[in-house]
Amino acid sequence: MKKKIYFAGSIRGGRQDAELYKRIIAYIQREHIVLTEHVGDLSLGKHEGKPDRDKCIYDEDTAWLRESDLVIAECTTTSLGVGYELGYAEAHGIPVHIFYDRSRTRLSAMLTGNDYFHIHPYTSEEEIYPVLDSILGA
Ligand code: 6K6
Repeated sequence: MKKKIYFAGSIRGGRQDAELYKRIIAYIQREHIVLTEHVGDLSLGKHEGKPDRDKCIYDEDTAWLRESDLVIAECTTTSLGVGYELGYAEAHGIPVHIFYDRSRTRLSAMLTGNDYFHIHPYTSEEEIYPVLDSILGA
């Protein structure tokens, strides 16, 4: 059965991994629904940033979070928004899987120290996809 996935990745925290997000989203979309495809939109920076849109973004994203079956987050680039989304998902009982490149970042103890989160460190991108298969039940 198709699952609804909330993919979380940095936006204002920095877009250096946006191409990686796009590839992960495309991989998940082969079998499932990604509610947050825009996180992998490489042109996002051009449209993003109008403060009057922020309330709409918050309302829309938290509604998608509540609706999702699963959160998958790529946390190599640190993002306050992603951190907030992970805590929000935990508060609503939504399973959370976190990926990060262990050679590029040291994940916050607020994530690694919390047994609620399923954490998947990797050293190369190819390691991500078989783990996604097992999470998504391929
Ligand atoms: C315009 C067009 C497409 O997107 C925009 C505006 N920005 C956002 N739209 C949707 N979700 C957002 C936007 N900015 C942040 N988020 C949410 O917070 C995403 O779900 C990301 O997972 C997370 C990123 O937080 P920051 O703190 O890095 O921005």
